Amino acid sequence: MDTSIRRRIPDPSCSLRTCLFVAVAAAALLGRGARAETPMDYLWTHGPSADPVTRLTWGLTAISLLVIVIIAGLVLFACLHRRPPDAVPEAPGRLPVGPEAGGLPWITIGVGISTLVLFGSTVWTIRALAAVASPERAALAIDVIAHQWWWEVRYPGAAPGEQIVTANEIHIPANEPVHVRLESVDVIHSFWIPKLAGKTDLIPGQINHAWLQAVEPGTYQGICGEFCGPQHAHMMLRVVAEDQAHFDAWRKQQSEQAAPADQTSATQGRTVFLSHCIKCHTIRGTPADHGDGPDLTHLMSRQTIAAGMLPNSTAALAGWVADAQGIKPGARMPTMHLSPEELRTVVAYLQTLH
Ligand code: HEC
Ligand SMILES: [Cu+2]
Repeated sequence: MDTSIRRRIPDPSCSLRTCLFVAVAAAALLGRGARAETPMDYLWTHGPSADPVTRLTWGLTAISLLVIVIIAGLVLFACLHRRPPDAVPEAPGRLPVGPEAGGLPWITIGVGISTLVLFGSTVWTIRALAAVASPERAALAIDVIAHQWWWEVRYPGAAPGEQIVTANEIHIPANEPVHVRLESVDVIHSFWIPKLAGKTDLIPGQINHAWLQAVEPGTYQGICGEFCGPQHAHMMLRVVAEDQAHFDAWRKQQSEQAAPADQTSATQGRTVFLSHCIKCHTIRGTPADHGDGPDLTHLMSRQTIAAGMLPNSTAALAGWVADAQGIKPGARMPTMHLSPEELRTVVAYLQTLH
């Protein structure tokens, strides 16, 4: 007889314990993993600019569930405990509930409790909205300008030369409130970093305000929350919260001009860039200083390109410059018809922009 099969038949008590263990371990892993790997999850937030609303969401959900359970229980109770027919005085037009038939306390108490709970929920909602409306103080104020389909981010400096301009990546000091002024240059977009703050629209011709505060350092994913055209889903941004020392270092490095290209290929690439790309891109420290495409001065310090669509790698940069329209149809950057040599050198140049 085949003993290998017999050996595989488990002892029932042991298998029960194993099942329980696996279930608990899986629940723990799923719980933790789900929180770590769901960057757009707004049910577990990480800062006082979002937490009051999250607590309200959970609280109102719990109250609603409780109401459903209580009402369902009462309906079930009523179905199972019908009063005997002679308990209700028979008379045409008389309601089964009333001064004579009884049952009024159910209505009075029920309405009373509902009114109290609804009133409490209203007060809680107003308080939560007030708490996330604006911070008591702001350690930093930045401008976020929405474009179809990317985000421009400006850090105003004391002097014009100190202003930092970057794209699709917001650096903030951890645990400090940051005030964000929101504008749009074309259509209505919506600024949404689910783990840090609710949505705020960016409306052409109007300045709206939001704020962010991340309790712990980390990268927080965001996306445009208002349909704004064909590439709306590819309009992502990320917030990088870091401790004050790292943030200060980042800010200092970003305020510097681009280092001059030294290697031959990069120098050639710089020439290609200055003849093909300066209509739309700025690189501080070069004659490219206008246009409304992303500022590329410190391009290589960013983790992604094209508003979070691609990693910032050699292959992705080359692919993007060669065929932006193939990758992001409709994007405001045309496919650049460069020779392979021009493409190679311009990418080499871009990669010197640390
Ligand atoms: C007509 C304007 C225009 C021209 C010309 C142009 N670009 Fe762009 N570029 C853009 C716009 C707009 C974006 C943002 C597109 C998006 O993410 O939707 C962009 C994005 C980029 C990015 C990604 C930046 C980031 O942080 O996401 C790189 C790199 C880039 N362009 C390089 C170049 C190079 C190199 C050239 C010249 C060979 C060039 N561009 C020519 C408008 C232009
Ligand atoms: Cu948008």
